[in-house]
Amino acid sequence: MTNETKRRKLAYPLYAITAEEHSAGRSNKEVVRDMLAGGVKLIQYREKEKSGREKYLECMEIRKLTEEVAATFIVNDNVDIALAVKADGVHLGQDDMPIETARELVGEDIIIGLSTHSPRQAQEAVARGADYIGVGPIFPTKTKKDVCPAVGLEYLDYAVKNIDIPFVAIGGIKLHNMQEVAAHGATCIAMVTEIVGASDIQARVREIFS
Ligand code: TZP
Ligand code: MG
Repeated sequence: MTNETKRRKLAYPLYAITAEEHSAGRSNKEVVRDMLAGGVKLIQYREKEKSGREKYLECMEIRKLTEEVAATFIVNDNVDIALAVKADGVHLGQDDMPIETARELVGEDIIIGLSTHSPRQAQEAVARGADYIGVGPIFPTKTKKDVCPAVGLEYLDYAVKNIDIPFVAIGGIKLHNMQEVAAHGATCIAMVTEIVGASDIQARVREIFS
C-alpha cells in the first residue's frame, strides 16, 4: 500500500472505536453496523475483555461489514488478528511490541498507528515509521483503564504544528467539546463512549457530523 493510499484510508473526520463494556448491552458487531449506517468510514476494533478467539471471530465479521461500504478497519493491539482478517491497519500502544517489529511482521501493506502522549513520543513514532499517531488523551477519560493523565490541548497544538503524518485526537472528546478540538486544528477526532454509549448510535453519529 502506498503512503498516499494509507493517507486516503485515514482521511476521515471521525474515528469511531468499539468498547463492548460501554455499549449498553449491544454487541461490538451491532455497534459497528450502526456506526457504518450513520456514515462512519474509519473504525477501530478495541476490545480488552475477550479471548483471542472471540476477538478474531468478531474482527472477521467486522471486516466483512466494513468492506461492504469501503470503510477503513483497524484492529487494536493484535497484529496477528489484523493480518488474519486482512484489516487495513493495526493500532499499537507504547507498551505493545516495537513498531519496527510490527512492521517486519505486517510489511508495508498494513497501516500502523501508535498512541502517543508527548512530543517526544510523537517524534519517535514518526522516526520509527508509524503511519499515523494517536494524540491524547486530550481530556480526562475513564474509558481506558491504564490511561495516562490528560495531556490537554497543548500537545495537540504541538502535533498540529510539527507532525507531518496523519494524527487523530483522542480522549474525553464528546459532542460538547469536539468543536474546541477541531478549532485547535485536529482534522480527525476519535471517540469511544460518546458513540458506543449513545442510545441511538446512528443519530449520535449524524449529530457529530452535522
Ligand atoms: N486512548 C487514549 S484515550 C482513550 C484511548 C483508547 C480512550 C478514549 O475514550 P473516550 O470514551 O472517547 O474518552
Ligand atoms: Mg495496545
